[in-house]
Amino acid sequence: MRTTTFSGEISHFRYLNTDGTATPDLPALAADAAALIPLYEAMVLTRVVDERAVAMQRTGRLGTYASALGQEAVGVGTASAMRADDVLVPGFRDQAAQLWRGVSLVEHLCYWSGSERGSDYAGPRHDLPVSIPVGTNFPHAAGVALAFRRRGEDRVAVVMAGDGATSKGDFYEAMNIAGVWKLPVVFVINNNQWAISVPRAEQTAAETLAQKALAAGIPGEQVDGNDVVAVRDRVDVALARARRGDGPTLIEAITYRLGDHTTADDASRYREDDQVRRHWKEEPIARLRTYLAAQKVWDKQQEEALLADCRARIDAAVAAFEALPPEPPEAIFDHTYAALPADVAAQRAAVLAAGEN
Ligand SMILES: Cc1ncc(C[n+]2csc(CCOP(=O)(O)OP(=O)(O)O)c2C)c(N)n1
Repeated sequence: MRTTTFSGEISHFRYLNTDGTATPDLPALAADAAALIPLYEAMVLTRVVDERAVAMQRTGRLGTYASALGQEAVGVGTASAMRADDVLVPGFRDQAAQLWRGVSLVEHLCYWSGSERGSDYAGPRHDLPVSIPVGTNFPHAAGVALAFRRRGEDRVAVVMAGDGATSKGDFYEAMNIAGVWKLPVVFVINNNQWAISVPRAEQTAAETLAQKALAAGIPGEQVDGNDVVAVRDRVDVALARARRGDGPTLIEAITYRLGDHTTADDASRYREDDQVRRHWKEEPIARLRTYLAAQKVWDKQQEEALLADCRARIDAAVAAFEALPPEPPEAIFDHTYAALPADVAAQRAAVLAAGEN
């Protein structure tokens, strides 16, 4: 005789439709449309910053850069739900969340120029630096959450990464331990459909990435990652759950990477322009702008003022960044270990010695 011992279900949440209209069950956070304006402003700032950073890389003023073009709602929706004393454990495309949390524009530029100063945030002191090795930030987040638990602190670790990162062992290991120990951690996956040139369908046979949570005994769900209201709402729910002691949640935010993977990539070599054009119609900023304009809380004048303000802010940050004195070369050794292992200490000494010549 066969009986069913388990059957899973993955929900998908969307409150702002692709045409900028709202569904009837818009959550309370959107009851006053004007309350969404700060989210809109943060998404626009991220886009303006990304645009400038790419231009700076192209002219040799910044290192390789990973733009978040089209994915601004995931970062802003997630970070705006967090408390200041929660900890963000970001991947390398999570500048929208980092900027909301208080990472400065100068720190952001420093990071992408290879400076250690870009990981030493004056604002969110406890947030972790960007993780370039894919997926390594998942176990870091589980560790941070375990520390919160052991100290009896009412805080949550929020880890963000891409779809490709869910193919890594680190992801499964972190979810497993977070599930079994009911750690206060929220996993936010930005499913932008691509891991560099590898499309989502070639990364996993799973129908959704959210269902990967079910094997770890934690809830998994999908959200329209181009709908900032939906992202914010579902992260709110996941954070509350974690704070209650009910454990982790996995949120798969469905987006599309509108730009290249990084400035070192040319996406036109592996994907069709038509597909990209189609996805532009669903992008998060225009979607929210349409909604705000229809609610009569946003107009052309406000838009122009916002763009001018964002441009002035990035202009000032670029000037401050470019005026910074260079960092001493040994700085790259100074923040990874509490005490340098002997072989690394020897390398540091060699760098210092070379500097004296
Ligand atoms: C451990 C590791 N392996 C390989 C790479 C090279 N790499 C950089 S980004 C990337 C793809 C990441 O895709 P995804 O997780 O979907 O994030 P996205 O770039 O789409 O935001 C790879 C393989 C890396 N950084 N780290």
